[in-house]
Amino acid sequence: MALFSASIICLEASAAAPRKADFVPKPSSVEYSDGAFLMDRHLTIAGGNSFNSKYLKEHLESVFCFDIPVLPAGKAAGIEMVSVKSMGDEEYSIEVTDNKILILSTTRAGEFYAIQTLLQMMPAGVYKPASTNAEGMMLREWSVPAVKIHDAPRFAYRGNMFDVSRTFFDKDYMLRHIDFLAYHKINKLHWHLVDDNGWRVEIKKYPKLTQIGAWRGADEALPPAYNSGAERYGGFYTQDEIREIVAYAADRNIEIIPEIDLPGHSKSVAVSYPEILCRHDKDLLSVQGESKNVFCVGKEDNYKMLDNIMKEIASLFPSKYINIGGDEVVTESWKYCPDCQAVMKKMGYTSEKQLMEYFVERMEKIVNKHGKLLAGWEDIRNGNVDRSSRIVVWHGKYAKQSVDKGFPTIVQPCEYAYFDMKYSLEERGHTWAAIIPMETAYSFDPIASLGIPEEQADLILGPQGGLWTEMLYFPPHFAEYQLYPRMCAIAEIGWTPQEMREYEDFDARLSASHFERMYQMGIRFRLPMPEVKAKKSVVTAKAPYDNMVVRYTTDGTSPTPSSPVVTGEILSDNLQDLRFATFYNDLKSIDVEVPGCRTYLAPKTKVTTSFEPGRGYAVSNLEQYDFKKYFRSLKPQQKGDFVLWEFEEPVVCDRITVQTSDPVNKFFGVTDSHAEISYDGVNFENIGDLDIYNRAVKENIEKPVKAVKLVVDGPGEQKAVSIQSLRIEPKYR
Ligand code: TNX
Repeated sequence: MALFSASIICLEASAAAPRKADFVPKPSSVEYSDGAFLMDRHLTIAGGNSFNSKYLKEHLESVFCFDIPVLPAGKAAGIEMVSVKSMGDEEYSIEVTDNKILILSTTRAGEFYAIQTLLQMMPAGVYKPASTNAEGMMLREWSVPAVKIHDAPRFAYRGNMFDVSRTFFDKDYMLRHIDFLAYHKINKLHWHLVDDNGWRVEIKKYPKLTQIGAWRGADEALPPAYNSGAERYGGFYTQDEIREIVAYAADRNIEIIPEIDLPGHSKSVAVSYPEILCRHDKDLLSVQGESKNVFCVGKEDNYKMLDNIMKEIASLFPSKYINIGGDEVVTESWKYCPDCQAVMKKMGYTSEKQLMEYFVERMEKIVNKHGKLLAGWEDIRNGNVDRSSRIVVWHGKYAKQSVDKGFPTIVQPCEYAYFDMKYSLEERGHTWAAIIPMETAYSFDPIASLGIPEEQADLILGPQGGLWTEMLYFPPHFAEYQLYPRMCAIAEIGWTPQEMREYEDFDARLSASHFERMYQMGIRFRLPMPEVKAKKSVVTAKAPYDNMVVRYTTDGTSPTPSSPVVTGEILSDNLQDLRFATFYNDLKSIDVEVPGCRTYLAPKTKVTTSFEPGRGYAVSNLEQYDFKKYFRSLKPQQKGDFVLWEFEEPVVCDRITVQTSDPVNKFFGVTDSHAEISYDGVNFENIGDLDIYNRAVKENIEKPVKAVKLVVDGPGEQKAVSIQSLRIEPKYR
């Protein structure tokens, strides 16, 4: 509890009728009646699970300028939590009358969700840690409208998948992440702890997994990846930290299901214990461009190692399930390996695909031996595994197959629930599965959208929203930007009866109340961009929601919370210098320009390069000024690589942008490089290093330009690089 200082200002509650709450996720039944319960300095809490009552007390005390005592069960109190026999696992009811708030539930989970619903009837400040509110404005009283709520979730599984391998999130971040999920009544965290780019869980028997496999960098066994740069990057959770995180989540009714991704995606293991690899030297690349990242399935020692690892994982995580991944395996690796081929022969297999099934079946036995059931991505569905094993579907089309085979199935279809995909074309993120705006995320129905007939619906355990973290280095807090508010959609898809869901209504509840709740929770959620339009030199900009503003600058810099607010029309002859962004307090959207405000010149140019072109890409793509076409190299960048643009005639211009990366998903950018400009075609001057957007810009160019050069200063992190045509802008003034 915070220490109250003398500077607290106690506020009177407004005299107006108590406000009806905008719940997210929406409960299945809410009936208001006349009257209200007044919370004031006499407020007490009685009963409840000991964690729950303390949790409620602390959250409420964040907004009140008095302490709230917790009394034993059975005492009369303002908030009475009573356990009854007949309710379901996560079911609860709340009855607010003039005299008290009565919460009924059978399980501590049901009670916890009643508390979440009650918190949504309070001012959003309940989500702020009490300590940060102590100096601020606190309430003397608050009235809650009389209401009867009866509620239970549609699905027993409401999950989030979180990849901590590509980007590492430390223990404190994980605890925050868990709080955010719990506020949304999410009850499962599928924790992707292991992938090519980092092993994140301490295993006592194999210390090198974290001594070596948790770190990448120029001097590390694991190469830099995903803009982690030459510096040592990484981290892992000690077993004590894992236990602390698991217990923290369990208090909040979140079960953590560990995923150890096997037998592919295992580069972090292979650099730590190279003996796990097959006996051949072929560089076969995975989808993500990783080589030597597949366990040999023919070496008996590998199963001993995996048995030992699973033993420790089983003891760390109380969940009944261990997920062994199984996705995107380069099975070709097994074709050239004598040990794998020996297994094929012995088993009478005709295809390496059968070795995959063999591996999964053996892993199931190992996992079972340690008292757990198996889970894995849809890629394991073809094996002869027991129907108690669970499948996590990542392509919607495989959900039906999975239930047809009789598997309990969790659905995280990439078309709806991959939150590493972009919200819109302009924003950062992957596009390979889809662009996933809020409407699309919300439109997902785990049964109907996947063509599951009613009689098989029971096998669909529930939805999961996932975040892969390859692209999270930029901008800060990108995890929260990608997840929220799309996780709010998953929360409601998982909780609320389908017939009660409607996008406009959901969106209205978000904007009227839930954005502010998330803001107080500390979630740096995504704001939509303003709609900017121009008619000649008259510019208008509209905020996406009434309670947000648009701020702007006129000098091409990024708007800040102190930039002026757009109130009417803006007149400007230099549209290319205007920048806009939506703001909600200090949260902001990405910047936008006036559409079409830039013009580009297309002077005749000849491009030469040291890069070998990738298949289907030609260097001449860089001579055409078609920004949808680009150049992709066959191999990773190396120090000394270059691209040289030489103009036929000297070019009079204001600004030149050397832009690398794919134009749409902004992936495959050139890193650790600089650009040069030449006014005589002989002498070049450095115009600076490529920035976080993988580009270099030269502004206010005074002399005609003869040539531009991109110069690579160090090795790259990706299997290839992409480069776009030069953007050459005229003198606007
Ligand atoms: C596919 S989905 C993967 C991940 C990537 C993701 C990027 C799945 C089981 N594997 O390794 O991070 O795409 O969107």
